[in-house]
Amino acid sequence: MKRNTKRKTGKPEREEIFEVKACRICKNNDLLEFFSLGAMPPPNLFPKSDDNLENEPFYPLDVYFCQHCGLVQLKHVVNPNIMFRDYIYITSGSNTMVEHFGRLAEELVKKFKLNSDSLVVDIGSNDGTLLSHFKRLGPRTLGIDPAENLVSVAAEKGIEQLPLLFTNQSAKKVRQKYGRAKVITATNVFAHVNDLHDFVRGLKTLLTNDGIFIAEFPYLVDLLEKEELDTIYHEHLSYFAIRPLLTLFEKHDLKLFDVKRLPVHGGSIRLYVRRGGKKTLTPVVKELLRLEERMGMETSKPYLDFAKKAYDKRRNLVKFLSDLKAKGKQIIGYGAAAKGNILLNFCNIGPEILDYIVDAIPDKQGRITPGVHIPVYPEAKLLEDMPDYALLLAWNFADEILEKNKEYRKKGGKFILVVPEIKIV
Ligand code: DWN
Repeated sequence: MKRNTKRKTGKPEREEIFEVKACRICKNNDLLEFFSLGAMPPPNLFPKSDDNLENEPFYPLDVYFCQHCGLVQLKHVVNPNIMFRDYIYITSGSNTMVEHFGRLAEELVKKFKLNSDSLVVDIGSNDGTLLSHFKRLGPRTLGIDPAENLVSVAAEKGIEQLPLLFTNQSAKKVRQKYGRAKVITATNVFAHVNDLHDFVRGLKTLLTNDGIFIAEFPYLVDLLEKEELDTIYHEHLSYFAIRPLLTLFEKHDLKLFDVKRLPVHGGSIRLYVRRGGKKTLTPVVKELLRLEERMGMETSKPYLDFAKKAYDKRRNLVKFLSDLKAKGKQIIGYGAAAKGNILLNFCNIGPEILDYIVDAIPDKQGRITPGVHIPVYPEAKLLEDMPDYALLLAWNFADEILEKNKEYRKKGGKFILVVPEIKIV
């Protein structure tokens, strides 16, 4: 199928996208562009096969390093209403994450002695997965997520969810109606926020005086070490290291009192933040600052090296897959992940290489992927068709997916992993 490879060059409507001029944490405008993926489609906007694809949006995806506070970030901000109002991704698409959030809820209930009087607010609550664990353990819960389509999905779990973007303004309204929160969680959300200072003011508006803010997101150290270029997309406006985060929290008299590194989503960190408290750094925070210093993350070097390796990875992956196709092999994709859509568009890999992609999320099935327009089917198609290879686009769930597909592998099917390097398993 001849794919329309011409990138949309039309000037997007004003309200679709805007560009920030200064660093979203320190407001310095000494931003160094170190990597450009070109014009990319928002990776969670899956067209229907009969959509008018001529109007499919593509936006610049360029990454910058603030040479003052060290925050790695995007300058182009796609209107969050375009990306998040009707959201196709659901957390419960993977057992790994359902279990991960069960452990998080149990840890926080125990550590902070939460009970039925404690209000837990989850920002970016998606399908209510995390809050359903809190609800089971006792605390009062409230979800905040702009996705209007997910309000009813959360409600099926007994979770009340407000279709709102979290800002200081919306935090005031929530506090008026629901009171203050003992815990606010934001998992895979904090990196999606353009106005971080307003978001943090909202946390202080909504938290009790002894309240705790818990955030989780991919860690920049892992992104650099494992060359996770596909974690860069329009939803992720910031790529956090500890140093710039300290600048942010100190400005609002908040204390980052604990940090945990996590294996999920290719390597993440969990922050534990509370009001005030001594300015001294806890040992774990000091340890990560030293790690970031050893990696030279206060300089442009690791970022320029990352960009070079990304272009090398693109060349190697295209050659690897083209050679398999030249030998007459059938290859499909496994996991229509946002990250996978970035990788495919960055490498310009379409249906001429991958016949289709299988995915567990029902709303993705029957659609085509953004940009390269590869059809998405239910996972069962893999065993029915027995293609020679499955390119694992959701590599962050390799254990779960390889386990789930033992039968396919026993029958000779092979998975191709791409992170941290290309290999067949
Ligand atoms: O930050 C974000 C992360 C948390 O989730 C969001 N901005 C968007 C989204 O990114 P993603 O789509 O790259 O996330 P996942 O969870 O890595 O996507 C995995 C995909 O693979 C999903 O579409 C579900 C699918 N899957 C599957 O088909 N079979 C996943 C598993 C575990 C499976 O067994």
